[in-house]
Amino acid sequence: MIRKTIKNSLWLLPLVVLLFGAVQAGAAISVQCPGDVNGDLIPDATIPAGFPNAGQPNPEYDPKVVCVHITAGDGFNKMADGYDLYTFGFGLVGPTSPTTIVPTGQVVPDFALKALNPAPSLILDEGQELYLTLSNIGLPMRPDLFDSHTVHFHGFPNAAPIFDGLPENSPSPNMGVSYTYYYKAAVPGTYFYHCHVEAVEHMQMGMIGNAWIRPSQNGTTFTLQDGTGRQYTQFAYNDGDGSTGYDKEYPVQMTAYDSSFHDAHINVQALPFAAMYDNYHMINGRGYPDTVNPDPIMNNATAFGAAQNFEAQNMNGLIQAAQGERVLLRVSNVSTTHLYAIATTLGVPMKVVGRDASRLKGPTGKDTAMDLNVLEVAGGQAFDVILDTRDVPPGTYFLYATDLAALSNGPEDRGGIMTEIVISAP
Ligand SMILES: [Cu+2]
Repeated sequence: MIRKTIKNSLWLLPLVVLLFGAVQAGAAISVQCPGDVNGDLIPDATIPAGFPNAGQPNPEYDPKVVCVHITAGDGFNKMADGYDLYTFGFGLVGPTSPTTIVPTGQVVPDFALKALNPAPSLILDEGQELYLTLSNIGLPMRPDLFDSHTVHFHGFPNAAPIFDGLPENSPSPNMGVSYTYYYKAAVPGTYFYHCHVEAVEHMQMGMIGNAWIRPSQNGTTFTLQDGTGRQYTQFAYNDGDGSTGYDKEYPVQMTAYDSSFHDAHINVQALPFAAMYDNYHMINGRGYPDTVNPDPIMNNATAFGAAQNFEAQNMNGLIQAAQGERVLLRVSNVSTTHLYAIATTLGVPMKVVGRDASRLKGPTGKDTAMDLNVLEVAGGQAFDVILDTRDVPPGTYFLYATDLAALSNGPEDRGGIMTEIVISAP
């Protein structure tokens, strides 16, 4: 019956594409990326072949500039129990590897129904300047809606509200409109981002991604002061003593879906806001055991009338290290209904070194990092957690939510917020 409703509204799809085609003819998709000559979203130090003054230094080039182009639209996710859900989300136009150039006129037809969960990760070095272009490509599955979308870089110290994404006091691009956000990565730490338009609805529908800023201390060698002599060149923060050094880093972004809300959405029904209660709990867009599946998850979009299925969930939650390595987990909770408490199976120590993009330290600079058995993460919080595996025998361990309700994929038990920590021999 769900499928039928969708097919009944699909006749509107060509109309929507036509509408956007007309908008594009007016060059509505404009991407700001200073120093990018050939449109691949990578600033060019030297003018590339085929352009005037090819081979010459590019006067516009600034090595600090990073560009990303994302779409805001809709799509589908496959839950770990096989259930298909309609979603909203951000898609990645570029840069991609291998480098591809997407003509602006192709963005709507190429990226319709290709929302990713989670959204493309935004990973910056301190001092870099991000030009993030958001193109609102509309919601082909809900042609009755005309929602705008924004990017809210949660916890990020914006100098001006114009790039904060709060639709009440910053631009909120409508369908067919592109808008470029500018962020100077001044404060290292773990963040996340989400759409702030009708925030509970759009976050519930999936418009959430990982974001973090690496500190300028990276590249400097520090010896860990724990008697092991381990040396590090990458850190969670500018700690000055190497105490936040790590070998491997992994995002652990906890989000969740209320399947009733998503089903009502695709069926064009009134949305049950007051009854919202998440029943599919995820790490990086997946419930266990999909969290440890190294492959992208293909959705079932064709069953809803889309032209093709799509790998909408292209991240996983697997944590891997060799014994003796330190693992930095960039933990965040962006569920709209749940607080999560997470733990590791006994023997894998968790040390919290940062919270909400601030290193844990006292007023005099004293290190106040905490060893915890259970970490509570409220909605909107982010933590930096280091797992030191020096005393962890090789084997498979678990990171999991301690609330049984969060260990579920809808009606299926033994899923949800759980993933494996695989420690190999040193
Ligand atoms: Cu939105």
